[in-house]
Amino acid sequence: MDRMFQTHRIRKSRECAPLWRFSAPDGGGLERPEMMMVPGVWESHPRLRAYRGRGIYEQTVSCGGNVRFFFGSVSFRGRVELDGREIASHYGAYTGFEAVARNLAPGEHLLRVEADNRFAEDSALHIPNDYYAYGGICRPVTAEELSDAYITFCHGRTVKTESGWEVRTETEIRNLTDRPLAYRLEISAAGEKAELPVRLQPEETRTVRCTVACADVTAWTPEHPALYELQALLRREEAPVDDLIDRIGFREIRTEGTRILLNGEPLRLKGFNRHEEYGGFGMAVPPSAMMQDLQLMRDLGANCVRTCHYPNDPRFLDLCDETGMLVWEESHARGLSEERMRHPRFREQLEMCNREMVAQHFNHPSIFVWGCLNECADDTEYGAACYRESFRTLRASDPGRPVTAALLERPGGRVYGEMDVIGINLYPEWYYAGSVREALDRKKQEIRFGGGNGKPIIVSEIGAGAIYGYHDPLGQAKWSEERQCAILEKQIRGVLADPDVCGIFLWQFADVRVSEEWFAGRPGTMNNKGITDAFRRPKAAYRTVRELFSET
Ligand code: ADA
Repeated sequence: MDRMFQTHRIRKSRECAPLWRFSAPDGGGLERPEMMMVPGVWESHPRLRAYRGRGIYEQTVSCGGNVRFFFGSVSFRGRVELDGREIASHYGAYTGFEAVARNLAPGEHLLRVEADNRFAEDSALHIPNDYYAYGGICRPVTAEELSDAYITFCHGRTVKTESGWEVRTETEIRNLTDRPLAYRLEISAAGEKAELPVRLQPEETRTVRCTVACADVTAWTPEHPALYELQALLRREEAPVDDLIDRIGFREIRTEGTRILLNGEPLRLKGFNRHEEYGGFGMAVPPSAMMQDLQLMRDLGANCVRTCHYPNDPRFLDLCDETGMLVWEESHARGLSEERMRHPRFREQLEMCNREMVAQHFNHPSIFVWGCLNECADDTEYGAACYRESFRTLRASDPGRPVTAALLERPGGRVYGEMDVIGINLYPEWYYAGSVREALDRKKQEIRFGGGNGKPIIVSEIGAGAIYGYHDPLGQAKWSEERQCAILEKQIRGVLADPDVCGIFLWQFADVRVSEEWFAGRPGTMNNKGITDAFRRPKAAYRTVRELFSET
């Protein structure tokens, strides 16, 4: 399943078989093709642990007519061929993409996917980094048989009204034929319906808007995450020809002065940065492990999670919707210098990731803010222009959520006035001697006089490292679990005591693998600042965080 609920009752949709024939043509160390699991990363295979190259996946599929394949993730970039003809290509591991073939003869067809995780000249976002960029088909693949037209998305923005709520919907429909088509579109939200005629010109893709009034519904809150079905149904005369089902929660997010309000209630955020990675599974995190992460975070007293530094698996977001875990989701970028941001493909690749993230994750009530450009060059005029452009795209794609970015601690920031919520990454007591209080005062001063005065501030990263199992009860040596506990205690108390800060995301939930090139300061090429190790084994800090999150 590519989601945690059924997304179609009319459209014929199934998950592709999990086993694919796999080969690694760039010296991956496989003498011959082998069967590989999808979803999965090829680094799970003992001979491909550090393979950076192309992976070729092949599978025979039985289908016919108008066929649509949807790939939740091909990392880092993908090319899709059907019977030897390219039908799609995509850049970016963290958002999905479709591959459509029309008028196929019914029968067996060869589906071939080329995944490529090499760092390439034409790639601005995918570079050696303080996380690992895996290779493979890392999220589910679905195969669907379509009618003459199909619904590509249905977005529902929930807005509070005098008499209850309304859902302002946007539905995009694509005509796959060279003929004009006339349909009726039926939108239902929480059981309330609206209907309108839709006429499509040949090959036309059209977005239609309509509002559904929902008087008698329960609001979505972290404590009571009530979810409702949003359904778009396309009919020709009376016959249903296509549908798309998603889920929504009735809630409004807005900022008011230094506060972030959810249905009018101020948020006090305590949570974690979580890379999408789990031990030997890499970024192809099994759904039960996603649920375990949320259960652990809830046990720790967390109410929010940041998808550092890229859009996450929709199934994880579905679980956040279900359990009321608030989400700071961000598009893909980490630590790009101005030089990197001047890469000829940077703005186009960032724009595409921003648009795909919002288009594919729009309906998740748990996402309370859209982020972008983690620790990029916000201190130069060109870099600031890129931040402004990114915020414009996010706001234009979704006026219903605030926008933010997690900024570097160093002075010189130029974009505090451009974002709705200000994120700051601080590492006092770990990367440098100095109190949390001093670090916060320094950064707040800069924000105050740099255009961000009176806005909500979140400490989007703060933490310290420890090697799982390394103890130094007498001396608290660096990398010992005892040292990590002592530093985290100072950091959490310092941040939660500051009345100007409305949230904290610890760096980080679990240890993660980093690029081979990131050799310095990363024992075992791991970022060891997790409060659990890569297999979710708790370090001593687990208890420290749980006590502090529950008492403060
Ligand atoms: C930065 C960065 C994180 C991680 C962290 C660290 O704040 O945003 O991705 O690299 O530092 O562990 O130093």
